[in-house]
Order: sequence, then structure tokens, then C-alpha cells
Amino acid sequence: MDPLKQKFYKKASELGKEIKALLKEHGTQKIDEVTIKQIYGGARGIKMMVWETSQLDPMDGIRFRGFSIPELKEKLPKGPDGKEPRPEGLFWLMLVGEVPTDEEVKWLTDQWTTRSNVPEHVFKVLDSLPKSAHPMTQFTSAIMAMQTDSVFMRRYAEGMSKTEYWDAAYEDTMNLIARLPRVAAYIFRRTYHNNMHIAPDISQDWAGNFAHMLGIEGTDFKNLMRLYMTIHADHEGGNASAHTTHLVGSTLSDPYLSLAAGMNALAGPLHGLANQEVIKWIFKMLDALGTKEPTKEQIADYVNSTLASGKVIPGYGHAVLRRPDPRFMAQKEFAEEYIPDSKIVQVVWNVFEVVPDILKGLGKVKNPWPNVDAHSGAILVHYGLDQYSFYTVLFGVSRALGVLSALCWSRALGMPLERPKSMTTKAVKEAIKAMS
Ligand code: CMX
Repeated sequence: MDPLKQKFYKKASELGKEIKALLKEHGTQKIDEVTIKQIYGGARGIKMMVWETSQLDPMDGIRFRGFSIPELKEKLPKGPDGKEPRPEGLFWLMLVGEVPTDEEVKWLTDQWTTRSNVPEHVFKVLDSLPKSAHPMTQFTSAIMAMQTDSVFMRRYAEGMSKTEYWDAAYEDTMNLIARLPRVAAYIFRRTYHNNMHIAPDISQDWAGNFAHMLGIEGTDFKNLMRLYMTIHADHEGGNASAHTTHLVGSTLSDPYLSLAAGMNALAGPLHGLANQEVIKWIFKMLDALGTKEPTKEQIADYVNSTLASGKVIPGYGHAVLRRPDPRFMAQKEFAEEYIPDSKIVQVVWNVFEVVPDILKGLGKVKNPWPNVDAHSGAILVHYGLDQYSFYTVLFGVSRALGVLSALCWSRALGMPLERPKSMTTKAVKEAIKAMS
């Protein structure tokens, strides 16, 4: 058994015993009550699942195994120039709850390199799709095509015991994460670079090699990918991509099927697709105003016209957060350090100064602050990656780290089929009547 798998098994067995005892002693105690507003309001805030890898606080933001993003930047092993954290380290931390050493992260990079070979038929499936297919459609199709290799599916068909689910989920997780950068880069190059593919460079770390295969060279872009892949990885379990992966996994669909489902949720404009919508909106604004350096007054007018046309301001608002997203701030700090004079980035900073007050003025938006998607596009555009339809795929490659490590935990802890209760409006009315 490999050292990470061994460590995970030990931790999962210990926590499994703890949870059993906790349920025996406290299983009938109540943590929360559900309101009628929550039943109709997209289940906001209802506590109904366990997610070990990260937790989101409305004011504090995301913490991965207790560590904030600034803490991760300090503590996780870094890329070759010692500047940005390596996402391999975050995966290790999420999976076993320990900050890995440099050697452990190096081992993980090597593991993923060894497992990174994408079966030939996956490229054939991609090549059969029109180039105009949205990159997220291509991405989920490729994940589904790779499912033919699922260890979980094969072993389940062979009669695997439930005590082995975690093991098969771990194998699929490691293989999937190893292969996603190659698949994503293939989609990028076939869609925007006339099928001029770039062979992997196995001497590089996971994110560095991804940047290389995309075809954007330079140490700064590699550092951007390391940071990007780290900060987008997980946002506790309730967000749509995480929750969907968890839900589908709870039926014992294998990790490929579960991740593909989660990625379809990420592809919605209120969720991960917002990263493409933000830059699209900014480009449209610059076009409409006929300038690359709009004043704050011009931006305010454009924001008001977007709202007046019945649309949301993409990149602003959040279902849980009630402050500027620490992931937005981490990208802002990156841009301040690496590309402070970038014109497109300065537009994002000016939008940040204008939008929150306007949204506050509407009186209904619970969080007027920017989320993770408000910043990423402008930095990518600066480095030449202006094909914004691809942005959600980048988000997806990163999000796989979180949702798949959490899926390993769900199978290790024997999480049951997820099945919350729905109600009809008639039943709600009857419940109200019975209470009065
Ligand atoms: N612009 C305009 N109106 C907004 C708004 C925004 N950015 N954010 C929220 N509102 C509106 C809502 O549409 C809702 O209006 P109605 O009552 O008329 O339907 C009202 O304010 C209350 O919404 P809320 O409780 O503050 O927000 P929700 O939890 O319902 O939704 C979110 C959260 C993210 C979907 C919403 O803020 C939004 O649509 N933002 C823009 C899209 C976006 O950036 N999504 C990415 C989120 C991060 C990610 O998952 O990647």
C-alpha cells in the first residue's frame, strides 16, 4: 500500500470509530431547526452533510483543514522558485489533515506523473465533438469517457466488500487527478490552437506541467496556475459542484460519474461559469464605452444598466460569504505583486470599488462583495489566455482536488445514500395550520 493511502486508511479508521461512538451517544440531539424560508429558498444554511476537507465561515472565509488561504500560502511546499504553494500539498492536506513535507509532495507529483496516461479513446471522443462544443461539455464528456478505467466500477462488479470502497475510490481519485490536466490542455489546444498539442513535461510539478501543456510559458504563469489550482480546490460541501459530486457518489456511482456530475453543476452561470461571465461582461462594457480605461462613473452607469436589464453582476454575491472572498483577495495580491500595471486588472479593481455600494443600495443582495470569479479572468487575459469559454475548465481541474478527496472520505466513513425530504406546498400549508 502506498504511504498516502496507508496514512488515509489509518485516519479514516480512527475517525470512523469516533463517529460511530458520537452517533451512539448524541445521534438524537438537534443542531438546527429548518424554516419554511429555507425549504423554499434553496436549502440555504441547512446542515445536512459532513465534509471533512474544508469549512466555510461567512466572515472568515474558507479554511482547508483549519488553514486560511494566507496560511496555506505560507505553510504548503512551494513551486521551484519558492513563491506559490503547490496544489499537490493541498490535496495531501485535505486527504489526511496534515501539512506534507517537501519529500511527500515530491512523491505525490511523481505518483500523478506515473498515473497520468490518458487512454487513447478519450481523445477520440473529444475529437468527435464539434470544436464549437463548450469546453465544459468537452470536459465532462472526457471524464465520462475515462470512466471505462474506473477501478471502483470494476471492483464493484467483481463483488468488492463495502470495507474496500475507500480503497477503490482512492485509486480512481489519484488516476483522475493525474489525468485531468492533460485532458483539459487537450481541449484547450484542439479548440483554440488548431489541434497543435504539446507533450507533457514530466520533469515539472502538476500545475507547472499543466501550464506548459496549455502552451503558456514563463515562470509567472506557472505560479499563477499553482495559486489558482490551490485556491479553487474546495469550498466546503454545500456548494453545487461539491454537493452534486457527493450526492451522486452516495449512490455508489464511481468517482468518474460523480465528478462528471459535479462538473455539470460547476458549468452553471450562478456557480463556476461566472468566471467566464465576468470577463465577458467586462469586455462588453469596454466595447460599449469605447475605452480600455473606464472611469468609475462610467463603470457605475454600466453596472446600473446591467441591473436595469434584469441581469446579475457576475462575480459579485455569494450564498454563504458576507465579505470580500479571500480567494478574490489572494488573486488581487498576486496581481499587485506580479502585474500591478495591467490595464485589464485595473478595471477589475475599479469595478471592486464601484459595485458593492450599488448592490448594497438595492437592499436585497445579502453579500455585495466580490467572489472568487470576479478576478480570475483579468489575470488570465493578461497572460494571454483570453479564451474565456475555457475558464470554467480551469476551475474544474482544481475543484476535482477537493471534491474527490472528500469523496474518498465519504466512502471510507460509509456515508449512506443521500435522501433529504421534499414537501408539497399543500403539506407546508397543513404544517403551518397544525402549528397555529
Ligand atoms: N447582482 C445582482 N443581483 C444579485 C447579485 C448580483 N451579483 N447577487 C444576488 N443578487 C440578488 C439575487 O438575484 C436575489 O434577487 P431576487 O430576490 O430578485 O431573486 C437577491 O439579490 C438575493 O440573493 P442573495 O440571497 O444575496 O444571493 P443567493 O444566495 O440567492 O445567490 C449567487 C448567490 C452567487 C447565486 C448570487 O449572488 C449571484 O447570482 N451572483 C452572480 C453570479 C456569480 O458571481 N456566481 C458565482 C458564485 C461563486 C461560485 O460559485 O463560483
